[in-house]
Amino acid sequence: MSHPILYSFRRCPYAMRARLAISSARRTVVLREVVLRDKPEAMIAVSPKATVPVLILPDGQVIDESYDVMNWALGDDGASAEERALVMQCDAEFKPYLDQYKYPNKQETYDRDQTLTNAGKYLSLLDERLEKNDFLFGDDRGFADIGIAPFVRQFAHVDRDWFLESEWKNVIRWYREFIEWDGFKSIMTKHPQWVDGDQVTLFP
Ligand SMILES: N[C@@H](CCC(=O)N[C@@H](CS)C(=O)NCC(=O)O)C(=O)O
Repeated sequence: MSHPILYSFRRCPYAMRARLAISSARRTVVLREVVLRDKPEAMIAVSPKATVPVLILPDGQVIDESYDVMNWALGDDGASAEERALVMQCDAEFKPYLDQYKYPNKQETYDRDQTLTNAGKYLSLLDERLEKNDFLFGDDRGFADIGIAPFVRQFAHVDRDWFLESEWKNVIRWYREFIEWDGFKSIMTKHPQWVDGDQVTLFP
């Protein structure tokens, strides 16, 4: 086996950031599209926590955290400590509120205003950065942009009209640029569910 194998799910923001990092770094992997309610045995066997993305390197090493897949793709010099911290903060401090906002019925009590206040703290942080530059850490798209934008996109799409009228004007501009970017469109190509024995699909 010459290429790593990537188990991925098109609409998962964690898998999106992994695919974005892989394609930005011009690496090639074998793509296996997963359906979350019907995960392949081969994926669960190497990663029992059974979340996507999962990357299996040719030497058998398994990388099953999206942040680690980004690091693998982009390398040790791929981001500053500050960029890495902002991505980790997205996972720890923004994603839980995004989930509340996206799935209000999954909670016993849901307070939309409180959820938006909490999620908004992180969005305001991004907005401040984007006031100064086109991207989060300067004038070029980097580790933090590709690590965070899939989650902000998900947030935006819960109630897109409301988001586009919201106070985070710089985030809105950055989100719009992201969804129109060819690099994003190209990682959103649809693939059928992978079934063992299928032909190999290379990505990107
Ligand atoms: N911390 C993990 C989270 C990955 C994750 O939660 N992915 C979701 C899909 S977006 C998943 O696979 N959930 C398992 C399931 O729904 O069964 C990472 O960064 O890779």
